[in-house]
Amino acid sequence: MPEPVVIATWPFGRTAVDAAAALLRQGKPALDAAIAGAQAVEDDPKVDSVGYGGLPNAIGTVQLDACVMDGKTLACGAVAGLENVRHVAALARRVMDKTPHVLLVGEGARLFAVGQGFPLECLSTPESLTKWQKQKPGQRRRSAPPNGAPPGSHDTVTVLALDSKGSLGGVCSTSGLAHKLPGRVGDSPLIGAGLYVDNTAGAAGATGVGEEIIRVGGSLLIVEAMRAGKGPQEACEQAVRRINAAAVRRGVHPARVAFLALDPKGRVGAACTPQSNFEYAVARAGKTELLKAKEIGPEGR
Ligand code: SD4
Repeated sequence: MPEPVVIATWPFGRTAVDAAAALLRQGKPALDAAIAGAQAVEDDPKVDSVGYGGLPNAIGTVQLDACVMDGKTLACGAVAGLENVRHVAALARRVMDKTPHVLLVGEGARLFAVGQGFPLECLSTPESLTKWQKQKPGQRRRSAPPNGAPPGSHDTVTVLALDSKGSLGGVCSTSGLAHKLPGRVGDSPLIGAGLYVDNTAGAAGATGVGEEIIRVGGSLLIVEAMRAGKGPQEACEQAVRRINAAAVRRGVHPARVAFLALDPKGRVGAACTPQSNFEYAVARAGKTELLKAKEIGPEGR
């Protein structure tokens, strides 16, 4: 059996992998560990792009998206456009476990949360509202990049884990793009876009501008490349090249996305578009490190 490994997006991914690795060491399943890791970030008010303290949408409301997937059974669950519930990864797990569905949205997802005993709360903090106010269109000091995302306005926690039985699990949780239109849903709660996990091929997850990731079915693309024999690093790079090509075709270059992958042998990969400055955390064998992902530019540039 491979040794347990867990990887997560961005420097705050350290919080996630440390929480998840502690459970993996106790022999817990990959999905349980990945959800606990994401939840540690959801609970951190200093992280302004996930869970409590997440950046509000255009009308000042925090709407969260999340999904989970179990690589052994392909069971999955998701919630999108959800207000007033902090632990969206755990709620996505309930959708997976307790309903015949995969995705619940908006008010229906909130009603489901109440029925499942999740508390309703205000997810804004004084800090998140002040930051949102400062970043309001027209009040931004730096201009928005061509893909429409204000600088620093997006970051998702995506956690991929391999447990001691050799099974994979993954989670995505985010408040999505700051100042998004109410009801806008990104890649993070969409199975195949923000996340895909299959023990017979590997796991992949995303962060960045969701519209670009949805367009190419980013995470499924990577898992299928691993199924076809590519390593996780090569599979991530190939997906970024696809994103770059799509962005060039649409004239919105540069795209801003990053991908992570983990295969059933415990090998990891990561790649991102230029200037994404994407770092990710890896925990294995009692050690956690923060690594910088390889940047892949559009061909010929
Ligand atoms: C979204 N992919 O809602 C998310 C945001 C994000 O790093 O990941 N940002 O589009």
